[in-house]
Parts: sequence; structure tokens; C-alpha cells
Amino acid sequence: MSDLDINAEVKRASARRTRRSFLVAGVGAVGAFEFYRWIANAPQKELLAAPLRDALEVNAKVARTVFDERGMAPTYSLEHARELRINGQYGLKQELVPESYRLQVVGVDQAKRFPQYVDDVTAWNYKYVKAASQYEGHDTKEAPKAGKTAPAAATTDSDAGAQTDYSSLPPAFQKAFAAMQASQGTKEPRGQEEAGESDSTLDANTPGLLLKLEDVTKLPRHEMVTQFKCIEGWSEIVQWSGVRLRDFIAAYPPAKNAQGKLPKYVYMETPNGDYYVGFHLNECMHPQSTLVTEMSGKPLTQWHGAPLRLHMPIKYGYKQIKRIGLIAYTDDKPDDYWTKLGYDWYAGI
Ligand SMILES: Nc1nc2c(c(=O)[nH]1)N[C@H]1C(S)=C(S)[C@@H](COP(=O)(O)O)O[C@H]1N2
Ligand SMILES: [Mo]
Repeated sequence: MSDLDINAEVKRASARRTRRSFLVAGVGAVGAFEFYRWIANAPQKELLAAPLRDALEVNAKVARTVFDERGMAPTYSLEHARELRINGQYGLKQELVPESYRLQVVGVDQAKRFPQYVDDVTAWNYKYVKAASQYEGHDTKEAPKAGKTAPAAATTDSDAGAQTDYSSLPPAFQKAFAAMQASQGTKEPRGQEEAGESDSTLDANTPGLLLKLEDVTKLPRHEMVTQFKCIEGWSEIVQWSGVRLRDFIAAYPPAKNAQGKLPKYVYMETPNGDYYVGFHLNECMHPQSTLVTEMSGKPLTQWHGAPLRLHMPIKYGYKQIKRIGLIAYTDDKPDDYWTKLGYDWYAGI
């Protein structure tokens, strides 16, 4: 499928949603007290009262009506760009061994035609430089300085894969433990941060592509200077380099679903699924949505999400996932780390 085909298809889908949005926005006018009571007594939906969550969803529809494909975030001249602080370390606490990096891509049209096709992307084993975590928690406060990496220790597959010595046990136990270990494999456990495991976790035996970083960086280079906004109330103007997400989607296009339509959503997660985000496909087709390999003209550091992070100036920072390990096209609304903790799924600016 060519870039143009995808654009036309996404635009058609957006137009359908746009007409529906006006209908949704047209429903209104409930007395203030009734409204309050209704919210106070309403069941919870993803940790928010359902009507509030629904209101966020209506806002999202209206925002899409206004901004879809047209709204561009402002760009700045390079002299205004600053170093981005480090904020948020979920899924980054262990340093990834660069050679073990692969980008899993799932839901690609005729995936078998690509040399990077594998029968099960979930079987890929990321390797880590074993090191003590440098700081805990999410916020900037105790973050190490940009560029500082954890002290290197031995490179191992994972703790889970380390062979425990059971030789002092009776043979029957040794056998049982060996079998248990073999069945667990050498994979890191998933969903180790506060929000827990993603509901969008792939099933074992999910076919797809295992791309190397070069398969991404060979696409046309894209640079821009835009503002990064965190919902905590700070922002920074930053120079980004990488490739447009829409060029990536054109190169590795989504398969159409049974109804002959493009999938609605795109899901991304860090290796081993500790941090995860979801988008509408059309947000990923926005010309400023960027797969970033360099910030401030330098390769990404671990804490900024090496080797590949997302910058989407139309979204708050918490959607801009660092260290992307999976990009999956899907018709199911993807799970999202901060939505699990009560934040808005849409997170538009
Ligand atoms: N993997 C991962 N990506 C993440 C986060 C995180 O904790 N882990 N935090 C998000 C939030 S809330 C912000 S504000 C930005 C911070 O990016 P920075 O550390 O490069 O400033 O990353 C976003 N992406
Ligand atoms: Mo953030």
C-alpha cells in the first residue's frame, strides 16, 4: 500500500468520525445539580467516574474534528532549543544492550514478504547490562544528569534466565526445578512498574517483523524544533531528529481488517511492556509525529529513550513513549499506562 493510499483512507475515516462528532457534541443541557449527582453516583471507568471519562472522550472527538491532519504545532528556530530534562523512567531502569535492540512490528500488510518476518515476535529476547537502578519513582527530582548511564556490570540475558544451582537437592527435585526453569524461559517479567501489565499484551506466537534500528533510520531523515509539554506543568523547546512516523507506516503498512478497512489504532510499548501507549492511526499519520533517534543533535541517551522514542507535539509528554520496543496496528482500543492511573487516553494539547 502506498503512502498516498494510506493518507486517502485515513482522511475518509476521519471525515466519517467528524460527522459523528458533531452529533455527539450536540447532546447537552442537564441541570447543574442533577449533573453533579449523576457524576457522584456513577460507576467508575478506568478510575474516573464514567461520565467524566465519557466527557474526556467527547472532548477528544471534538479536538479531532478541529485538529485532524490540519492542526500543526508551532515550530521554532534552533536558537530557542534547549536540552530536555529527564522525566519518567518506567521501562528504562536497566540499560539495554544496543545489539539486542529490535523493533517488533505487528499487523503489517503481507508481513511475510519482508526479510525481517518472524513467526513469533514475542519470543525476542532483549538483553540488559545488569546494573542497580539509579533512581526510583517517576519525577524529575532525583534524575541523574543527562548522558549519565548506570555503571556497567556483566552483560547477561536476564536474571530470570540465570541458572540456579540445584545440585544439592535430591534428583527428583532437581528435575522438577529444571523443568520449571525451562518452561519459564529466559524472558524478563512483563509490566513491572506501578500500573502493572498492559491489557494489550500480545499473545505468544504473534507473527510480525523484527526490525533493526537501520530499518528505521534508512527512511527519510526528518528534523524539527518543537515544544515538549508535560502535563505536570513544564515545557521545553527541543530539537528532534529521526523519521516521520507516517513514513514508517508507509514503509511497513498496516493490513486491512476483515471489513477491508485500515485498523483504527496503533499500540506501542517498551521492551517487556513496562510502559505503553495507544493512539488513533490518524494521529500517527500527523506530519509532526516523529520516531526520534537524536535530541539536541546527539544520539538519544538511555534515560531519554535510546535507541528510539516518540515525539508527538500534538500530545502531552506522557504519550511520548521512550525506548519503543513494539509498534502494533490494531482495531482494539489499546491500553495506556497513564490511563490505567486515571489520566486521559487522548491527551491532546
Ligand atoms: N518508557 C517511558 N517513556 C516515557 C515515560 C516513562 O516513564 N517511561 N514518561 C513519559 C512522560 S510523563 C514524560 S513527561 C516524558 C519525559 O521525557 P524526557 O525524560 O525525555 O524528558 O517521557 C514520557 N515517556
Ligand atoms: Mo510527563
